[in-house]
Amino acid sequence: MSEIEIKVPNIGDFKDVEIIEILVNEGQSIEKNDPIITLESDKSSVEVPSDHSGKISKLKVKVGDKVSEGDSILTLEQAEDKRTNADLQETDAKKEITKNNQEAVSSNLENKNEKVEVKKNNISNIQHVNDGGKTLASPKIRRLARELGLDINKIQGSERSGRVSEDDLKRYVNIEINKPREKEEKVQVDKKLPKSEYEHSDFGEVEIKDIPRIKKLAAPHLLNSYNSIPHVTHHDEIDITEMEDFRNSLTDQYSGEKLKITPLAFIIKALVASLKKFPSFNSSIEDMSDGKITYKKYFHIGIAVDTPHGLMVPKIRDADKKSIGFLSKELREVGKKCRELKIDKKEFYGGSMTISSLGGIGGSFFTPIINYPEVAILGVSKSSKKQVFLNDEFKIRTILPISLSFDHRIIDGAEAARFCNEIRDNLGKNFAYRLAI
Ligand code: CAO
Repeated sequence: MSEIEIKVPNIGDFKDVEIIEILVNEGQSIEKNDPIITLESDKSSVEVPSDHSGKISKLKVKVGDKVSEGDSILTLEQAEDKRTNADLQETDAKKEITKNNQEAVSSNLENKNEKVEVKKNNISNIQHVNDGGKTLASPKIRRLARELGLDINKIQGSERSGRVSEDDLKRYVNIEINKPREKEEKVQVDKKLPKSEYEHSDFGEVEIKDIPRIKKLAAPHLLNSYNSIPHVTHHDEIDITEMEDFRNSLTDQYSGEKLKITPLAFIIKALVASLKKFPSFNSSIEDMSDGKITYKKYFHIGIAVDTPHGLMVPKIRDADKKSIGFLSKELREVGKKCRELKIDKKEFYGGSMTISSLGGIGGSFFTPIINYPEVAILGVSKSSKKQVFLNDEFKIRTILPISLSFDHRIIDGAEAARFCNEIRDNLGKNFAYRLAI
């Protein structure tokens, strides 16, 4: 077993170029020419390929690092060389491709207004996407948009870096066909908006900063969800007095110390139990026009995590198979990984339903935006003690406010109210029995 270092290749005159994406993980096996990081200069980005294959033993960079030619990116473990003559000939051919790929890295970073991907093993596959500094899309999608008479810059891309896909085009056309009047009205409203005569700086000192990258990535998804899904939000209050008494009584069986378990772990369990009874909340529709709905048999719960870089929504996988103690621990770990930007981007996909909890911060109710392509999101606010009229007398109870936003195309208001009743029962007096602790 030998170790080899993968370094930043020739990137022309560029120095201190920012790493905007890490595309691999420690322990992962990669092939020669697999993209490993994405670099971004002023107006272009490029994926840097590995010039060797092997297993990644150490990643030496993180998102946000600035690198120059020769800086170390990672180390690879390589098995001993038992190659035949034929293998060596193939390696020579691959060397040529790698050389071409690495040259492409340098020339493409210089290529202003272009976003470039270096594709595995084939330099001719490099996709140039001249976006004029605006929208990213492949030449095929641009051609399709032109043929349909669409302005690609008006379409929200749902792929990485806001890249427009064929599905985005279809979705856009679908919305435009179904809402012609709304569009006309909007154009008229836009026309009526007075042009800004003043700059903010006309009124005092201001500071202009870059919008953080995670916010830029999330923006098209939020806008697409907000504009294309008819949201309704159902609010409710849940009496969690018994659940809170139980939670606060939990101690470590060996040390006797109080256990720190977040209420969110109980809420995840209650949501999973409710999803089992109401499968339409664990579904997705990609495209209303194809008339299909996907019901998921798994229970991967998305958790909105507040980080200094912006909001991230990783998934707690197979939450139905995990205990409350385990979920609480996993929440802490996942939150930490997001804040340190050490989470794999795959973890942001493939969810059942999302929970957005502001319970640790404050507020009563809010209207969360559905995490497309999911069909519902549960907003959780801060529980508090309230006086409640119960069994003919006033009592002090712990009340948890929840806000369920749902896609009204798939879920009716009555079903949403029943779903909230189910969550309430699952967190209510018999919560332990219901959540089968
Ligand atoms: N009511 C009252 N208290 C609550 C609560 C609730 N619903 N939920 C959590 N708490 C308490 C916890 O018990 C903890 O108390 P202690 O410090 O006394 O132990 C405290 O609030 C802090 O909890 P936390 O928020 O750090 O941890 P969590 O597991 O409850 O939440 C996470 C984890 C990742 C959801 C949270 O850290 C977070 O990022 N929340 C913000 C999500 C967000 O921004 N949503 C908005 C999306 S729309 O823009």
